[in-house]
Formats: sequence, C-alpha cells, structure tokens
Amino acid sequence: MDNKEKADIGLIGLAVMGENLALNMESKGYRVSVYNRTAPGEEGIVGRFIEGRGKGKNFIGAYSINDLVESVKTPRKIMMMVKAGSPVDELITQLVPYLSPGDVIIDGGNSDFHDTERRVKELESKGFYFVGTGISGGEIGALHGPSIMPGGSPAAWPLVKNILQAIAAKLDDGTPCCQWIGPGGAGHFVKTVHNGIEYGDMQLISEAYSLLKNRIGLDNESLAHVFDDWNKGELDSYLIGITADILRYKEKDTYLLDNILDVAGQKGTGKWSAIAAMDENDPLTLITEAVYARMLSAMQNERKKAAELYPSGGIQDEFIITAEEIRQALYASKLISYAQGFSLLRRASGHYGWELDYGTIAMIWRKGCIIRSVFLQKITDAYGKHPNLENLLFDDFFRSKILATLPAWRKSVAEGIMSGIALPAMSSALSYFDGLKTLHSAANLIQAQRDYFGAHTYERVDWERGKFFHTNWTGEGGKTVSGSYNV
Ligand code: NBP
Repeated sequence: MDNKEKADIGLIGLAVMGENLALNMESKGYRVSVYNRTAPGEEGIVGRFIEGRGKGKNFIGAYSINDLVESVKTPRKIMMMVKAGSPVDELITQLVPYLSPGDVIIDGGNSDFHDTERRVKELESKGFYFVGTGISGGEIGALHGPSIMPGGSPAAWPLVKNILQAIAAKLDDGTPCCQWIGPGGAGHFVKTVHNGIEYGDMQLISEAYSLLKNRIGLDNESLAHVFDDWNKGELDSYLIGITADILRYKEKDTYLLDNILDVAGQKGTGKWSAIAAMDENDPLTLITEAVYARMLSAMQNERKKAAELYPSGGIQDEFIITAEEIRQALYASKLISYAQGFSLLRRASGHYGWELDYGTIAMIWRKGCIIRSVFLQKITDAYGKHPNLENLLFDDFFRSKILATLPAWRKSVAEGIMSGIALPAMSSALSYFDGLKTLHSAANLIQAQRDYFGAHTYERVDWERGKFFHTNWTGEGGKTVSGSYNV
C-alpha cells in the first residue's frame, strides 16, 4: 500500500467505545484502520462495520494484526479499545513483532495504572512508546467528544496530540478536554480517580433521591422537577440532568426506575480508587463508602432477611426536612468528595513524581465526561490561585460554601440517622469534615492503648515532634519498645 493511502491511526477493538471513537476520528478528517480480534473477515465484525456505520467513509478494514500494522503510516499510532487486563498484554505481545522503533501503542481502556507504569517501561526498553489514556464519556462521548486523559511516554505526546485533541470534547472557548497528564501511569490514575468521583456523585444523588422519596414522600414526577430545578443552579451537571430524565422515563404506564432492581454493579475503578487511597494513606472516605454501598446493595438475600428482622417504620417523628436542605447537603458532600479526590491525586503525584496539574485536570473534566459540571470550574479557579493548595477545603470559595451549607447538611444527615435511611456518603463526608477540623482529637487515647499493649511508643504535646516515649503502664513491661515507623 502506498504510504499516502495508509491510515493515520489504527484502532483495535470494535466494541461500543472503539467503534464510536473510530467514527469520531474519521469525522475529524483522519483515515482510520480498524481491526477486531474475533470474527475477522469480511463477514465478521470488521466487515460489518466497514459495510455498516463505516460505509463510504475513510476507513481501512484490517483482517489480521499484521494487516493492521502494515496499513498505518509510520511512526505508527495504534490504539487499543479492549477489555482491560490480560487482553491488553496479549495484544501488545501480538503487535510488537510487527512494529518499528518509534511507533506508539495507545491503550484507551480502563487499565489499572500499575499495569500502565509497567507497560510504559517495557515498551520503551524495546524502542516503542506507550500511552495509557483515560477516556470518559461513554458511547455518546466517544462519538461526539469525550474527555481524554493521556499519560505515558512523554515523547509520544507530540505524535498523538493532534488526533486526541481533535476528537476530544471542547470548552466553549474551543480548548480541548484533552491535555497531557504526566509520565507512566498518570493518565490512567487520573481516570481511576475520575471514576471514583463518579461513584461518589452517583451515590450522593441516590441518597438525596432516597431522602426526597422516603422522607418527604415525593413521587417520580415531583422528584424529576426537583432535579430539573437543581440542574439550573450550582449543581448543574450531567448526572443531575440524567437523573431527572430517568425519573420521568416510562415504559407504557409505569415508571421504568421503579422496576429496576436495586442491586448496583461495578467494574472495578471505584474500588481501585479506594485501594490507591489506602496505599497513599489518604482518607478517601466518601468514594470508599460509595463502593461499599454498591457492595451492600448486591447483598440482596441478606438485605431481605435483615429487612424482615428489623422492619422500618418504628420512628414516627414529624417530617422536618426540606428539599432545599437536602440539596445543600448534597452540595456540601460533593465539595468534600472532590476535596478528597484531589487530595488523593496530590499524594499519588508526589509519590510517583507525576507533577500533576490539578487545575488542568478539573478543566479536562468540564466537558465530555460523566462527571462534567459547572462546579469543576471552581476547582480550576482554586488551583489557579494556589497551585500547591494542600486541600480544596482551604480555598475561600470552598470554605464559604461549606459554612453556608453546614446547618442543612447536619440536619439532613441527622434526619437520615433518626429515620433509619442509610446515607453512607453524606454522613461519612460530614465525619471527615468534623475530623479534619478537630484540633484535639481522641487519637491520644489510641496512641496510649498502642503503647500500653504493644510498646508502640507515643509523641507528647509537651515535647517537639519526632521524639518517641514509652511508658511501662503496668509495671510488668520492660524498657524495650517496638519500632516507631508508620506503614
Ligand atoms: P469491552 O470492555 O466490552 O471490550 C470488548 C472489546 O475487547 C471487544 O472488541 C473484544 O473483542 C476485545 N477483546 C477482549 Br474482551 N479480549 C480481547 C483479547 N484478548 N484480545 C483482543 N481483543 C480483546 O468494550 P467497551 O465497552 O467498548 O470498552 C473498551 C474499553 O474502554 C474497556 O477497557 C472499557 O473499560 C473502556 N471504557 C468503556 C466505557 C463504556 O462506557 N463502555 C467508557 C470508558 C472506557 P472480541 O469482539 O473479539 O471479543
């Protein structure tokens, strides 16, 4: 094939994301060569695509890995949109024998950032480049403009920048929601935290829905109005908007939502955020609670038994909460969730040496992705003023909003507690906030207990930090102490 006829990029994996991204790239003027593992051949997935949604467009159908590689201009850019995990490694192994030095492999799936760190090193050692990029926006985003978070081999960025920015969502001023995130697994880490935040937002909205429905007693139509209303103000976001649509959606005469089983699925990225937070010793409480809430929802048989053993309805206090107070509780909790998410980004960035730009990350999430919202601009503004802000709660805007919403937030959580409505995300956010602003906590007692039973030592308020003491509490212990390290 003449070099001029070759494709600008190759794409492997014609499932929902790959197919739509390929169409998006083609619509921006790129020639795309496409390949899918199973059902190769003209009758298979590739052939169906070329003769279907791709008909008459600038695509090349490749029917083997070798064909695909040969059909792409050098230095080659080959993007994988396949299931994360071993399929990515298998594909890399199949691609490598056909590649030339300087070619770039792009993994656009939801890969674990540890795998991406490893793959960058392995491929760079062989003379190739590897980009691990988060892509958010689902099927529609992939087609019309997702939010894209690329990281990996820095030398690959100039090679893939134009095409990734061309297909990305754009802010109103035309800025693409795709900027270089950092080396190694930085892009996939940021996508993981994005998904964790998405878990948190969804859990918070479902808790607000639960309070509005079960405590105030709103029906689906009224609930949809409330969410529509909320979507016009500071909570304006994609997830609030679709919640109103979902509440209104009817199958014949019944609301579909009421017929959907209350067992939430998960594909792992929320859990990865929680694990990463544990690894970084960062209290990512709200997102972690959101992951636990999905796990609890999945324990359907146990929930059935518990509901029989502990029937609700014992508390008959008067209804005191308003929709506006619930809105404020949701907003305050959201402030905490993003403060926690960015705190995790900050710690991981320091640990891995990624030098993340937090304002830019919030900007990338402004359009195209699932957590898009007007609120994200406030985060970009906060980091614009103070790039090294330790915690978003120290920013003036965050502080003023927390202070303004605190009474309604406390009241909503109390309302849930008193009426037996589970609000794990809202209440854990409040506990985090109260814990964070506690100057003299009760951890002195924990240190005393640790020293009492295990000679783990403690520091003293009447001595400088870093000096460790041990007390022979019972008179039976020796002078030997345990090491004073933290893990
Ligand atoms: P899936 O995650 O369902 O993956 C299906 C694709 O992976 C098919 O093309 C399949 O080929 C291919 N594949 C598998 Br499975 N094992 C393979 C292997 N060993 N070698 C080569 N190809 C293999 O598709 P998706 O929902 O389009 O998602 C693609 C990626 O994008 C995933 O990592 C996903 O987590 C991520 N993502 C998805 C969304 C979303 O909204 N769906 C959003 C953002 C990111 P086959 O036809 O031969 O089985």
